[in-house]
Amino acid sequence: MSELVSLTKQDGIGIITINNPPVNALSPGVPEGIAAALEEIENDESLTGGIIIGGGQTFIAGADIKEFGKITSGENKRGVAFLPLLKRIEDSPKPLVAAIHGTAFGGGLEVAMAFHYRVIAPTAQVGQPEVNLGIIPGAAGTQRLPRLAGVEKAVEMCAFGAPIKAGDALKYGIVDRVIEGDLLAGAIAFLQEKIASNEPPRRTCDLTDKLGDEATNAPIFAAAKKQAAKVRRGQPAALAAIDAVEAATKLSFEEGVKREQELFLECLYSTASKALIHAFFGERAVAKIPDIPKATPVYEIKKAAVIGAGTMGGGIAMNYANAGIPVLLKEASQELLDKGLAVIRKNYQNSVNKGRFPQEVMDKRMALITPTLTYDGFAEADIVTEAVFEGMALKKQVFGELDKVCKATCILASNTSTLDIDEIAAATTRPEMVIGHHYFSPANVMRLLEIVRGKATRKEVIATSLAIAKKLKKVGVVVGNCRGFVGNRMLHPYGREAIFLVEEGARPQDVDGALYEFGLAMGYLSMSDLAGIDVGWRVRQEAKHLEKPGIRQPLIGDKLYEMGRYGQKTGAGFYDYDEKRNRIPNPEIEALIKETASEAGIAQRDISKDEIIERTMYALINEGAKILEEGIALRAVDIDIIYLNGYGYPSWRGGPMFYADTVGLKKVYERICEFQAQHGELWEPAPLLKRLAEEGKTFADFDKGGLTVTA
Ligand code: 3H9
Repeated sequence: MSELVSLTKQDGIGIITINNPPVNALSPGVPEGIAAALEEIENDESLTGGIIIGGGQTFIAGADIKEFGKITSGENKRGVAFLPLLKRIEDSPKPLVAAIHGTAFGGGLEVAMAFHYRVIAPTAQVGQPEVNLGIIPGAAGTQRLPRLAGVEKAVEMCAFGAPIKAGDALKYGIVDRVIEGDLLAGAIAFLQEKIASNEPPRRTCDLTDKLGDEATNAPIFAAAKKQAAKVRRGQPAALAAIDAVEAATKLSFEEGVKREQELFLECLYSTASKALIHAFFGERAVAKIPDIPKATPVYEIKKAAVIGAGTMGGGIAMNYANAGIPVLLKEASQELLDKGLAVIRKNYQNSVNKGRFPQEVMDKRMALITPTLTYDGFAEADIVTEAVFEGMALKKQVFGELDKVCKATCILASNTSTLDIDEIAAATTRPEMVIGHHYFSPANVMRLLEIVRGKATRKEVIATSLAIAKKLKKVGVVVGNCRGFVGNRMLHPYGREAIFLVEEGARPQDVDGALYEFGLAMGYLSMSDLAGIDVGWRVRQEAKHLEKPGIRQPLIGDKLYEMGRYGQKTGAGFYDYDEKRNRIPNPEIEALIKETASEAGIAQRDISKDEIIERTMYALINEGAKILEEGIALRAVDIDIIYLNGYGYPSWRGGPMFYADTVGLKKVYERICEFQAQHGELWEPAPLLKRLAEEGKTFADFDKGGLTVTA
């Protein structure tokens, strides 16, 4: 055996334990260890059967995802050949039981399904989440799961990736018994029953009664394909998973496994899979901040407060209530407070109506939110998040007041989306307790939390902010302080180019259409209409003093503002909107854009989809490279995680910096130089981008530190 897998013997049963923390992934050595243990169980005549169980927190959570990158890069030439092992397990003459706790995901569930029987702890979950990594089950999961759970459930689990709980796993026949109490003891008792029954071990591959027929299956596959096109847009793995399950219903087990392998390998080598795996590890990497060790003490957050019950403040208060933390919600007038609370109530009610949680949960969460017009109770708050209008004077006033009423250990967070955290902190006598907590709208839905560290912010405050992000089920990314931080600073040139493109001759729907086709949740102009043309206008007013004379500025946003076209909220912005908020292009606005452009001497021309993508994406990337070089973002992957979780960037493109690597930095750099020649200094290439392009390197190399960084 190996250190990773041990075999113990108890009551005539061999017990295989996986010891590969933290998640018992099937890393090199684990399959070999299982094979060796199995051989010993088979050869030892004193043993009548075997059990596999996970040591520590969980059963096997899947293949080792790190190995996939090694396979596609050629570093691992052996691949992950689990199939022969699973066949050996299934063919074993002695009955074998898998005992599942924690999670049996991906290859973990595939191993369990090759065992003759499965028992499960009541809190455990099983799933085939491979599609989230851009691949499909590659160890016969698409062939064994429909044989156990039926075609419909198997398609759902393999194509959409959501795990299911122990009770459902039993209901669908994926497991044979839920064990209350000691899992191993329950598994031994179950196996002994099977041994006593003298039945031959049940091989999953032999089961066919749940495989259905053409007539019942065809509508299942058709509906799943339709759903995949909608919710897994741009991701071939979902369709491949459906094809693989379809193969299970039409081919022999062996032929089906072969088909699954072909599809698995196609997916594994796809850019989408590499991008999604980058995002998986990126989400975990962002929590690691070099100067904030894991052991940094964190403040306990028992009570929270939020200032401002508008769209953002209300959403932030909901986040705390959802996490079970009581929260004070302060507004300036009873009318605004009532309005804010009504929105919160409506949001919760929608969730109840949609069956997401019962009424009692809503009542509990509402009861955790205490509306107030005063600072009463703020002295007990462990964190206050300010979410008032985006104006420096107002923010400073609020922080000055908070400084007087809050206890010394209270974290003072600002939800500013652009303003200088150090300047806000200077309005207090404790800048070390001040930090930016930049949420994204709707704050109760979007996963991103940009955590903005100021010059003086204490390490404990940053560590606590990361812990809060986790508690609120957000992805916290720590960034430096500059105008717009990472996300909105990059959005600025991206949005500028989107508007320049319409001013140069593309229609709004051409720009948005190309961006949507690229994979974004929506194009920039639709997003501006959603966020509010007035909000953009207000941000521009605050930054007017920073504009350089003689540099081209987008013109059309101000025009729309002056016309009262504030976007969806007024039923009109770049587009018109009907009562259902459907977007309707408005030829008058298209004419207005042309007129505005011609007044400003901007020539009109045909603009290709490729140019739309290059101008907008390369603007994002160029600014991203500057941000990286300045140290505002720690790593390129941090920028990617921000864009994937806060800006609707397609996960299967891996984020803007990963996308740049897939295009090739030399190509990106050269095109930016062309844009600079055509459009001037706004397109000045980032020095880091230039250097990486010239050295033939990538942003991933930058993250690995494999660079000759020149000061
Ligand atoms: C697969 O199985 C393909 C098969 O069909 C076979 C094909 C031949 N590998 O998330 P956490 C690391 S595909 C390597 O923070 P949690 C993770 O990076 C796989 N590493 O913990 C982190 O490292 P670090 C199908 C992995 O408790 C640490 O473990 N399976 C893997 O919040 C802790 O992770 C999946 O997709 C892995 N498979 O959540 C499951 N999993 O500490 C993916 C985790 O250095 N995993 N790590 O940052 C998960 O969903 C969650 O990690 C899990 C635990 C729910 C298990």
